[in-house]
Amino acid sequence: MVFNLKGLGWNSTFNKFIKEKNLQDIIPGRISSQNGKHYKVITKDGEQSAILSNSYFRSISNKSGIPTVGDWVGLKVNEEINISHILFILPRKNKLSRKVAGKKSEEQIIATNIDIVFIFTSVDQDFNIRRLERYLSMVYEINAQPIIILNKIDKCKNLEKYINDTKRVFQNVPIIPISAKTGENIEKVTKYIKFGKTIVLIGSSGVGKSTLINRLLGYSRQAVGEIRNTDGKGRHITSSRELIMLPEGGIIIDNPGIRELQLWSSGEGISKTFQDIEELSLLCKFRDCAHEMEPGCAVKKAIEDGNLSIKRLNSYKKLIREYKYSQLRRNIYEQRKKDKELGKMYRQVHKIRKLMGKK
Ligand SMILES: Nc1nc2c(ncn2[C@@H]2O[C@H](COP(=O)(O)OP(=O)(O)OP(=O)(O)O)[C@@H](O)[C@H]2O)c(=O)[nH]1
Ligand SMILES: [Zn+2]
Repeated sequence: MVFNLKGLGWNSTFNKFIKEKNLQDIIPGRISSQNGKHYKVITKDGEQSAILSNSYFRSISNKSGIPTVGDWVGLKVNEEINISHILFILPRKNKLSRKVAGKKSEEQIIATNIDIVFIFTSVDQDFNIRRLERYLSMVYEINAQPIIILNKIDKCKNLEKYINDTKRVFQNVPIIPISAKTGENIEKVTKYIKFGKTIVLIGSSGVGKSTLINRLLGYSRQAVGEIRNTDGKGRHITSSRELIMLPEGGIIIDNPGIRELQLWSSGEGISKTFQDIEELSLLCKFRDCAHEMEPGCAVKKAIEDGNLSIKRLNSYKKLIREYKYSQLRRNIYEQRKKDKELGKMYRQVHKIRKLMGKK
């Protein structure tokens, strides 16, 4: 199968990079899936297997240097063993990241080179404005276009309420109520799917992301899965991200089974998500007003007047706290890493000095 690179998301910025660096003899490709060290990469000639070249692997200094689904990479094909080597990553337009699950303060890249993010929820117990705010700030953070999808409208009795609640909080974001199952309103979704544009789906497990993708594809796709272990109860499969080209044009990155989505943020995404609160803050008497007990607090006043909900303010404060805390932990983490590297260097110098007979 021959692919049109533009349809895969290739653009003039990537082209310019290749020309400037004189890399015309490499083969550009886009990573469609990753399973540990093994990659699938789509090039103009179709999908192929790839691994990192030794020299690139050695040059990686931190996790964000590891190629991820959505990345454009430069390949050298080794026809003898039928596997390509990834030589480098082309500069990313953006990357959607989260903090790794658990206590560690590390960035985990979910996907890269993204134009649109479908923020998915279902209109049932999954629906949670606060979670949508969290997702939205991640999308704003990377300058992608957010679209909120309210799925499973076929089994919802009070849809109007869900729609109104969502609209009230997210006035500047398109909101599309759909049923991925019956196909209702799907045309409102496809309107946003464009040739060469990359869409990422985020949302809790079970909200219907795969169901929508299957509908867009026109067939049931088998989720790519990494088999973790086999026991008497059957095989446990943890599915992973995959980049899929849609038949009508457009590229979708599935993002299955997210349980925990903690911000990896510079704070900008939060500001844009809570622009109303940030604007009010400018009117507070004190510049560093925490909107708690301070006199002349415009934010508190807005709550008293019924123009802002206390829940939204608390959500904002929570995300800011989380962001500041992660910032702190990130600094500590970076410092420790530096200390470790420095320690290693000292030990090496010490060894050399010893070999040279010096103290
Ligand atoms: N009633 C109804 N059920 C739906 C709809 N969309 C999906 N479902 C059902 O919801 C369940 C979960 O759907 P999936 O598409 O697997 O959800 P997902 O978001 O991909 O979940 P993960 O892969 O775990 O992230 C399945 O049983 C679907 O049949 C819908 O529009 N209406
Ligand atoms: Zn205030």
